[in-house]
Amino acid sequence: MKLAVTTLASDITLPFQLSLLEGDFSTRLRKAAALAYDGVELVVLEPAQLDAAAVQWQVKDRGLEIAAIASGAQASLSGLTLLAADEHIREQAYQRLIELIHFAAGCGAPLVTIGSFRGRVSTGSREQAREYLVQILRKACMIASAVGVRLVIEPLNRYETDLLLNAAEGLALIEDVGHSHLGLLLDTFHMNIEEASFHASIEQAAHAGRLWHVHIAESNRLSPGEGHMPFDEIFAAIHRSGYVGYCSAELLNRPTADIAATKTIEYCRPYMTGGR
Ligand code: LER
Ligand code: MN
Repeated sequence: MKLAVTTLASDITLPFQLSLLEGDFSTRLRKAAALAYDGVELVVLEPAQLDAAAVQWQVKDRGLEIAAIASGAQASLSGLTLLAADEHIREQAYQRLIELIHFAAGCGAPLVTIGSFRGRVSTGSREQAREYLVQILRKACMIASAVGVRLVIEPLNRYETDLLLNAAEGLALIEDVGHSHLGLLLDTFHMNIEEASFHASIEQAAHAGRLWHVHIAESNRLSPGEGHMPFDEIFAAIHRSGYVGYCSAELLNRPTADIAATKTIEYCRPYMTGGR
């Protein structure tokens, strides 16, 4: 199991509270490496503004990996969601997803996340929205597999979406899409609200062979140790499941983005090797 920190790519200058580390992009990478994170999860808004090869080089030069390309800022900063009521916005969002996939391929990132980027059921029935999502994810997976990138769908809590709230619903959607390149991203913050059991959901996703990425945050979305999340149970279940991927710190940049990143790695590092 490896630890990543979520941080903004250099195309984002607007404030975004789910990203850690302060300074310009190169400073943020230097800090991630100095804190001994294994990788970074890069929040990207407009891939066209970035040079994928240069990003790959900058990250590698610091001895880091790119754990994933995150679409988490699309909904709030670009206003793009895959399920938007407006057909043009929906189409633009789909095109943005394809750009993110190509960007991930260009910088050697294995995954593109889809959490808040899917949006909400905005028009028609829930079943219609879900079927539309199945269709576009199938198309996107075909493109992703052609360039060696995988997609991860992230269940979100009920206050942030009305489609795919928990691991079981995420796995059912993955089954309906029926493509080898779609897996699950479990975020402890959302799990704490929606799942009946942390360990049962982790085991279910891993048993299905679809636990491909994890976001970690406390119950209050602060850094681990600042809330009441049962991290002993969570990390024990992740270890037992055989998961060797990334746990990515995706949490509020409080009290500061640097302090949150520092506290997270201090608290979580022992768990990465099975200890604490
Ligand atoms: C938002 O709450 C979240 O967890 C992000 O990963 C969504 O894209
Ligand atoms: Mn998340």
